[in-house]
Amino acid sequence: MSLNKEYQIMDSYYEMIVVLEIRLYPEEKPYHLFHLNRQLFEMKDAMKLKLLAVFLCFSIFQSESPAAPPVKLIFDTDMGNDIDDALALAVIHALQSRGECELLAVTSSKDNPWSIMYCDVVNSFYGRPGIPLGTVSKGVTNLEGSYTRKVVETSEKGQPVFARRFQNAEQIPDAVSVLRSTLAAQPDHSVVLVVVGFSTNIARLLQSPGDQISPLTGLELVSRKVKLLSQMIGRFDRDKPADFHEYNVKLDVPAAKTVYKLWPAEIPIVVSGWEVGRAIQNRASSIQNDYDYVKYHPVKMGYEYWHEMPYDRPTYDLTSVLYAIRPGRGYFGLSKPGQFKINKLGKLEHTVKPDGNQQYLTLTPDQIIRVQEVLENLSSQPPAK
Ligand SMILES: [Ca+2]
Repeated sequence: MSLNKEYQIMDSYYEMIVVLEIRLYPEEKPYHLFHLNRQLFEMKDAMKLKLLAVFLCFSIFQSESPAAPPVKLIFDTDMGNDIDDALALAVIHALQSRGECELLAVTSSKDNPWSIMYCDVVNSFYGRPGIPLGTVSKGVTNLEGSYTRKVVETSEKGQPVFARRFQNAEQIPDAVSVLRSTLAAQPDHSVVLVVVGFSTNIARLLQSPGDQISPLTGLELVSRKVKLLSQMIGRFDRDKPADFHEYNVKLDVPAAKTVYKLWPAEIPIVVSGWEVGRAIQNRASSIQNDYDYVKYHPVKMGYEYWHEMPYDRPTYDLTSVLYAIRPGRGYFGLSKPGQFKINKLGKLEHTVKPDGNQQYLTLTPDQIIRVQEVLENLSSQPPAK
């Protein structure tokens, strides 16, 4: 090869390396360029190509921002009272398949056995039957509801179509013991509690004494292990009528009162109020078109059993899940910092305080469009293979 040709090759390598070098070592550019130039000149072509390949790979990895660790979360739900809980659990599984979260446990605050059995079916459908489950005893809303049992018991030719881990809810432990053992096993300040039903289980957790699971009280466990409470509860828009009582507060006011009274001041709370989920509808068209990758889908079937199709449904619980896992994506705004409490009328009230760390979500028209698309895509995402 002539010296001229060698220089031509060198030039093209050099240009690429310059680009890579500036991206990789912006502070050390002159030093690296000098040494690379000399070394490349002295190498054979094959060696140059190898070196270039290494740099390209390195550059690709370097150009990606380091992946954030998965958000560790516990999902506490009143599954069965509404269908948004089912879609919310599907969103969690989709985000876990994408490496963005780790579902540590699912607990139910609905005092009906089919509530937690349906959660078992959904977890199993998404390939995660081992996720710990816990259920409430002596809680509220013991009615069966319109979809949980029907989905769990769906069969074809006498055989159940959905796998599940437990045969009946009596085999499933109490929610508070599952919450305690799950928190006790996690690193400090690492867990996000997502609560999308009544406050029953969380109130009991906060009031629980030390036991064989952990010498720490429930309050101490929450203070030490939890980093955020993301909760669907209350209503904060200016248009709310005076006689409006939000369901998750109304059904267990004493529990909600306990949570906001005992909750450790240093652990933030972000609430998605009724008006947020109400503004973002999960459309019937998504249910009708996006779930047909499988013959029997527990979320789609639940949706169809819950009400007569076609209907759109607010995304209440899904918004608390989305904020918990992707808080930094600008899907929502936040109110001023403050403090929540249950007032004398039994309603959740937010008082602005500059040093508070309790906030509620807000929405702009652009965010509504964006979050609707995101949630429909996530809730209908097929299980990971
Ligand atoms: Ca719910």
